[in-house]
Amino acid sequence: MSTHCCDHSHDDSSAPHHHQWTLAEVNALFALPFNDLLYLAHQVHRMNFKANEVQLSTLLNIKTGSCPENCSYCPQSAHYNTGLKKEPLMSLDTVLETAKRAKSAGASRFCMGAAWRSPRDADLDKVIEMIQAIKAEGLETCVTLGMLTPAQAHKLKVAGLDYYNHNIDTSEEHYKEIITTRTFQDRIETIENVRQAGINVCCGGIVGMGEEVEDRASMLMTLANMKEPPESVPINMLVKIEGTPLENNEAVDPFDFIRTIAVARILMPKSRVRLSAGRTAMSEEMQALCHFAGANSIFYGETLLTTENPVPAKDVAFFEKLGLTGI
Ligand code: SAM
Ligand code: DTB
Ligand code: SF4
Repeated sequence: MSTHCCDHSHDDSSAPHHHQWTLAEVNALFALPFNDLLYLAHQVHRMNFKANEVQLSTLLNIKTGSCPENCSYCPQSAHYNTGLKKEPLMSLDTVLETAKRAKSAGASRFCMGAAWRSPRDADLDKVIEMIQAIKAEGLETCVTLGMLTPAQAHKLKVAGLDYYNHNIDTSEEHYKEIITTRTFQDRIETIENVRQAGINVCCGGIVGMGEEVEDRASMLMTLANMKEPPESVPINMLVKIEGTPLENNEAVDPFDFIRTIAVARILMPKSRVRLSAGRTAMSEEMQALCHFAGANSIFYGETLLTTENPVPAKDVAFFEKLGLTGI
């Protein structure tokens, strides 16, 4: 037991062995002058990572639309008419071809998303075949398939899955304004099932859903205070989708978004913080500041799940300008 964890008793083996952040502490970080916050975050970044390396993950949506959940931001929810063309589960061949192309373009991880509330066991078996084939190509694998039981998480671990993505999306307090078809606690349980199975956790959220700064602080605090913080923390800027309840939301102030990245870096020094959705709406200067603040991963490839992402050539040129190396 580390000495600063004085409020945990010695016989409590479930207690986290790292600093537990309070909301007041996290709010105080958000309230720092911009330069002070970025300087601090960049120091933490340098102490824990090579300052100019950025991990590259490529996404593929393997099953599109008709999702029974009502996530207010999502183009794939059956509750909203977003004009998205529905597609059943992709074939192994198509997925594998796309993964090979991602690898030759320079990605190190291939992430597959499916618009499910939770996978049916027959579908999970098909996804497992995809994971095994992609791993055989020498890529890391990540999937995001909705809620998982402990048995399903175990099956994915046995198949060799490296990461599972399941976001808390926002603060516990703001969550019910965004999704009502499942609870924040449901999200936490799946994350715990993934952790228990021994799979790396990819878990983050979205900025720009009408939340207060305190909600951003609370969301990051929840992630950082997990017994083991997620290895990968995607910070998305809301992509406004026509037909969803959030289509007319106010744009996030770029500095507030950069502050969120910086606070994530300080709270989770060893995690990869991913500058995720929303990059097509960001200037290069804004993205450069996100990397200075500690973002050291991106989604790389011309599409996210259903929306646009910068084309690889643009990211390659941008990395070249800044002297960043994609890994
Ligand atoms: N159905 C699964 C689930 O919800 O876990 C997997 C796919 S879901 C699309 C993965 C994540 O993408 C969501 O948790 C959310 O954080 C992010 N996302 C979806 N739509 C978005 C949008 N319009 N803007 C930003 N992030 C979005
Ligand atoms: C995450 O946090 N962001 C990704 C990934 N995990 C699965 C998805 C972003 C989706 C953006 C909207 C779309 O393209 O549909
Ligand atoms: Fe379904 Fe995931 Fe979209 Fe929510 S975020 S509607 S669970 S695909």
